[in-house]
Amino acid sequence: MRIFPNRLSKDKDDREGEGMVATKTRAKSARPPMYKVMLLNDDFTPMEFVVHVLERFFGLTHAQSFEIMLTVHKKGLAVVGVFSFEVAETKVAQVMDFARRQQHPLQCTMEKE
Ligand code: TYC
Repeated sequence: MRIFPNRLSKDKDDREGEGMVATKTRAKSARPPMYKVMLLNDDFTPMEFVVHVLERFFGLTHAQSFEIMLTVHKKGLAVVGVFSFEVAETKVAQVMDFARRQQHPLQCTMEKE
């Protein structure tokens, strides 16, 4: 087994707990990356179904849901919300699963902000 002599003892400047304070200046990323969850338009999914999906899985009001659905219908896509990776992944999976079970081609995707 190879031994790395420099690693056998702590460097002089790395003796935390011996009266020294960590003074690294490199900015640690305080905020985790966030992810946009988007709905995509298609020609077949009923408008009411999309509104229902937005109310059910994103906790939006009927008015908010209707507005986002119309934006998707007119522009091709819209951001529904911005979430942590895990929450975004869960929302996408819930929407895709629900749409597939109802045999609608609705697509929901996520993208790093
Ligand atoms: N374009 C669909 C229709 O005319 C409605 C629709 C809106 C579908 C939003 C998908 O993400 C969507 N029935």
